[in-house]
Amino acid sequence: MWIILLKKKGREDLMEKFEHEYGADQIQVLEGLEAVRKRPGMYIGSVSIRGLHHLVYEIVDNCVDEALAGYCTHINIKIEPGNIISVEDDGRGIPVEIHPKTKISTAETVYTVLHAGGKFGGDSGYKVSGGLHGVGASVVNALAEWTEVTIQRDGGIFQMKFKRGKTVEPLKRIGDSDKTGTKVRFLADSQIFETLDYDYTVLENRFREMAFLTKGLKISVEDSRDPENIKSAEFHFEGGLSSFVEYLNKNKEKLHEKPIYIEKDGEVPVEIALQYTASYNENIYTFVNNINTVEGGTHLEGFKRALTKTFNDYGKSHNIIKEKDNNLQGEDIREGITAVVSVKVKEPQFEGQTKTKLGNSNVTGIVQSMVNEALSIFLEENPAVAKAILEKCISASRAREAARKARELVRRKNALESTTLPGKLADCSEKNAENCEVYIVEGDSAGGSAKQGRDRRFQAILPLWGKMLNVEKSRADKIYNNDKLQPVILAVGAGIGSEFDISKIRYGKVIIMADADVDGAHIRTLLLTFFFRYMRPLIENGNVYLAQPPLYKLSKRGMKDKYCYTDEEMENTLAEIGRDGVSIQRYKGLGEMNPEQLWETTMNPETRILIKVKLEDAIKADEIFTVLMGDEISPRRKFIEENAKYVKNLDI
Ligand code: 28G
Repeated sequence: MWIILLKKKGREDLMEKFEHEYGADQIQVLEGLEAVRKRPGMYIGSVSIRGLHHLVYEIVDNCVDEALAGYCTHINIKIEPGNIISVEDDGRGIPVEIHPKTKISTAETVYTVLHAGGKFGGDSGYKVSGGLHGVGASVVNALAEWTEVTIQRDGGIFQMKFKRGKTVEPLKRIGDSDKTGTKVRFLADSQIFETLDYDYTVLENRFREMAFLTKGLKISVEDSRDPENIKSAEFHFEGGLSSFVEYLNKNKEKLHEKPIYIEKDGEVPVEIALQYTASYNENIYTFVNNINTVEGGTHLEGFKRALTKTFNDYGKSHNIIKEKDNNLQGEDIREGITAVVSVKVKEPQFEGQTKTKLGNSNVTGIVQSMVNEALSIFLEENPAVAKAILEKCISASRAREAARKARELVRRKNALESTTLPGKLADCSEKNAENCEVYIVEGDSAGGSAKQGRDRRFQAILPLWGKMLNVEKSRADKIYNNDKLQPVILAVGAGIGSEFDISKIRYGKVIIMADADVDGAHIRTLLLTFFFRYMRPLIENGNVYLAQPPLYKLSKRGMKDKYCYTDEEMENTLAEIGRDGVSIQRYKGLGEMNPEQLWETTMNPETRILIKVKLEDAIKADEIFTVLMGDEISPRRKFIEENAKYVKNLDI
């Protein structure tokens, strides 16, 4: 009835006894929550910090559902000392009366019956919901060491308590109140999770996003785990998605002052905000039921089609695009755009590798026709804005044409030289890309050491030298023609931009090896910016790594040399083996190491430290690269001052 029950062989006897004593429903409840504890990953993705954060999102999603139903205006989230989470809303309060099916209170049912939220039928006032469709409460309860739920409604205060999903105190009235709302406190179970140490910044970013997505909703968050350093934030955006786009563009030069805002209720409610900037990047974020659809889908498709059609139609009819010219292509029209597309879909189908691609095919047409209509009205009413955007699109189209020629030139040149590989590349002999790695090394001397020190069977070396192009300030045509980036593109072998094809990469690991100094950090950031803007799947797929050369060598007569990768490691080592007679060599650059040392410390898979570059948060990454590499100087200075620690960790 509630859950699919997999009875294990030989347990029938036991089950009968239990059924007699507790009733079949209660056993199913326990079995259900036991299943969650057995395979937590099936319900929350993982038991890493991501899964831990998921618990909070599940509970907060229930508040947001109550806000979407029109009854909750304020959500208050606290991370208390000891990693206790407290979430409070001012909604109607979970109903407290006995539930006819389970014969226990509705509130307890919601917290103990798996999938309960989805089974209550249509009169709940909920149109749509995010997350696990509001069914997450019992999952959180199952994975919490303890949970305490306090409800205010019907003139009373009611409370219930659980341990690892089992009721220890059923719902009872503990006082009077004329307010309404729900408050949940829980401690995640250390038997389940690898860590209980919530990352405040990650949670704060998600709550900001939630507040943007639900216009008018106020979300407060406070982290008081360290009484010396209490962090807090409050998010409340009357502008909804327009505020979101303004936030995303805060460090960019805008082509028009206010974001364009489109909203339509109906079978599939759609909300869109967009604004053009002077940058060359396309930044479109899409959401379905407040879930970030990283892989896009039908809503994104409809939006893109409408943009292309509306701008081409307007450009032609107003003679900005001349009769003889070709139509602008989609990518020309999306250059410099920042947009957020949010739709609410009753029964969303999620597809794709990470189940973040909307599949419902009717959504394409719904989004497309409403954007067509609203955007053409906007352009007619704002001819100056229309002209500014179209002029940029036209120059994007010219640059695309130039890039195509540059690309063909590169191809032809390569065909003439009868090899597609750059001359400086010392390739490896192994042909299976999965086992191969390429070290991109700054400087010819370090490149020389790396070539001698490597294992040539599977390690290739590509030395780079001279000044690297800042891709944040250039278009694709310049990038194809750039003599520093061309070798990187050819060595990786999978093209760039919209043509990038991950299945063609020539190396499973692309490793950036740069000095541990300011110049090294600079070239690393330039290369990472390039990969992020032009080969993003390479980062998403986990193929980009940073080599970690040692900072110090400690030597002592009669002992093996010891390499240290951080100041801390050196201090600890000195404390353990004693300082007497130890000579300390500080490495300033890779070039100071001979080939054997470079192999042993930085390249030997048995002993080296590699840092995998991850793309956890595309919004944050865009901000970092815009600010660090872009034109505007004052936000850069401010950012570096405020985030000195974070920028240092940008590489990690
Ligand atoms: C503070 C942390 C998490 C919630 C509500 C409000 C209602 C509710 C929640 O109903 C299922 C389905 C329909 C009755 C609904 C109250 C209708 C009328 C609610 C939360 C049972 C649960 N009055 N607020 N669930 N309904 N906040 N915050 O969980 O039949 S969950």
